[in-house]
Amino acid sequence: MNKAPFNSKNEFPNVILAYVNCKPLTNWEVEEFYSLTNSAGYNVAGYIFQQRETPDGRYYIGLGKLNDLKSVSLATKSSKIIFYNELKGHQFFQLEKELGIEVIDRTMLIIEIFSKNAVSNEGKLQVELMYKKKMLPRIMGQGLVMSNQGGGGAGGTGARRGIGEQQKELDKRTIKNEIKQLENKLEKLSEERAIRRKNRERNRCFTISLVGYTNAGKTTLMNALSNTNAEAKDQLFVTLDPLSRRISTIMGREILLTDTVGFISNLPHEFVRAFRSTLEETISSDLILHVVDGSSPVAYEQYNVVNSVLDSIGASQVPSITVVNKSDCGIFSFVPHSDNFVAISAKNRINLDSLIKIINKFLTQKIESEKVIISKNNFVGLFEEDSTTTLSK
Ligand SMILES: Nc1nc2c(ncn2[C@@H]2O[C@H](COP(=O)(O)OP(=O)(O)OP(=O)(O)O)[C@@H](O)[C@H]2O)c(=O)[nH]1
Ligand SMILES: [Mg+2]
Repeated sequence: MNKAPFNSKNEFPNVILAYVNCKPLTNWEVEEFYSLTNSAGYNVAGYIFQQRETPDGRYYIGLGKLNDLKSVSLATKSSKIIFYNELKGHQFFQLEKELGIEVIDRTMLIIEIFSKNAVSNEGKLQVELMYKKKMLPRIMGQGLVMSNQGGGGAGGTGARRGIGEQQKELDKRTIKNEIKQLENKLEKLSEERAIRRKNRERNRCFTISLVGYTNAGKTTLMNALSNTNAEAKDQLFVTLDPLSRRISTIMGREILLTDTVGFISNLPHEFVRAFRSTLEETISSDLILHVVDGSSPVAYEQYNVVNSVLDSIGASQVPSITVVNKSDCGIFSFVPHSDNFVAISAKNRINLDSLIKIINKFLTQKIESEKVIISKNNFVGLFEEDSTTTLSK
């Protein structure tokens, strides 16, 4: 992953990154955090890590580091603090009150990137759902802080608090209703997607899903295999909406290739829930092409992240080919665990014919095995027909 192209000049608003844990993030996790921040359109002006066994209940970060955060953000004129940790609703509120600037966490950062990149109706609804689900605890947390702070004051304060709480209660209910409506709309779209899938199955189309760590080159490969021109950029989460293209036919059957949203480490739960129907495409496909950026120094880490996400969504049983991309960048030190892999360059169209051969071989074998099953079934059918005839005689 390359963070230089969108971070070289200070033309973006400054932000400070923060992380609290008993052990620091690995170098590549820090690098990923920087890249996400850059992709959202910010410049990283500082990174503060605090080693702590347990987070502070009120601010998540300890008081000493909180003061550091305050002075660094003031000195760098930063507009936001971004925590890698998932914060609770009241912690956002307390931190913002103390620091005087906006505080978000990594999940909200990802939602920001998604909201810039969502194109289709479904993509926009998915992002909105993630956003609303994230906002709800913030509003509830704010209410919690206000009611704790109010404690037994004189009539005036109590009355003001009462109005504030009523407003929060109203906001909470409105957001809950909006979440329900969004979920219903997405459910409808998911049903439509399932019908399309059934139709493809009926027409006996083969479906191949492109999966991989974000920025691995999935869209570039999709374009190369289908001779199209979907947007591919050196940024994270450029593709959010699954895009299917017919790439060719084999023994009279169509082959559809679907490009999907990229993965990253520690995917927020909201992501998996909001993108459930998109991810279902992957689970139901005949073959997965797992695209890895072989030129990345952290290719193994990215490969493992994707495998564990596939596992968590129930797609680890789908047959897959590992496509080690960007072979034009030099000799790879990365070799996948599976035997089923091929090194290519999607951008420079190097070795695509080997990849196509492997895909064709896999699909031909699949057709052959289906034929065996069909003829076995026919045999059983004949036998049963025969036995009933005998019995009725
Ligand atoms: N050098 C080199 N760069 C490549 C190759 N394939 C893709 N790229 C570049 O890698 C970057 C990411 O490519 P995309 O195709 O957008 O990657 P993606 O996996 O679809 O990314 P997301 O949609 O953001 O998850 C772009 O700048 C591409 O030009 C390749 O074979 N060689
Ligand atoms: Mg893409």
